[in-house]
Amino acid sequence: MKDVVSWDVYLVTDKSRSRGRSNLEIVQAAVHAGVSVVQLREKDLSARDFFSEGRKIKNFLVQHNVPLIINDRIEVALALDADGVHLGQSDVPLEIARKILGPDKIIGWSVNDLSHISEEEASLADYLAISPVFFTSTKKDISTPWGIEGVRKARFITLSPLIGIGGIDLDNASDVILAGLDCIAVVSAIVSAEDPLLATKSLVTTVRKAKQARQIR
Ligand code: TZP
Ligand code: MG
Repeated sequence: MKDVVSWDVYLVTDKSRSRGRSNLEIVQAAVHAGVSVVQLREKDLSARDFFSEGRKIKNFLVQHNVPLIINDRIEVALALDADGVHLGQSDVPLEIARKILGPDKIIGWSVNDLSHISEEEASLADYLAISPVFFTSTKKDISTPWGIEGVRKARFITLSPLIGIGGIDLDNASDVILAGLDCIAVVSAIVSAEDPLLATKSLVTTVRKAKQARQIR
């Protein structure tokens, strides 16, 4: 079931930032702490290695009813029967991805500025990822950060579920939710944390509180 708006914290993996811990170890800790969804993002792996990494993670996630999203690689997502893919402006066009994946798979779509938010594309994607919200050194080729004001503007022009990524941590999680995000996506705030389970718990609690505060405002 696609209940994307109910997502709170979205974990994006990055093996190179995990202080030597495996993706599975990080994912297990995050899931036990209440993460809503996991994206496997492996820029340098072959399709074969990406698939076998994905299979391990998926075997765990299905037992906990947490969706698995695959970054960029539609063929890997299909091979794994993952829950969806995450695509960006330089990936396969959305309408093609939707044709290949069908109506039931989740498709996430990164948007780097307001001009990327069109009604047509928003209707093909299940969520839009505001990217990057803040400056981050985790991804090399980022565009100009949206900032809090940018998040507010995006929230104003679309009803699509909005997920923010880039430089989000415990200090700013509440602000970005209050500005209109439905969910925060993080790499280093969980993957590089000394204790990924505790870090995830704190993020989940903070996001849920901010969502409640937004509803009663
Ligand atoms: N896409 C936009 S920013 C980013 C990705 C994958 C990296 C986010 O990493 P962090 O450590 O949460 O800033
Ligand atoms: Mg991509």
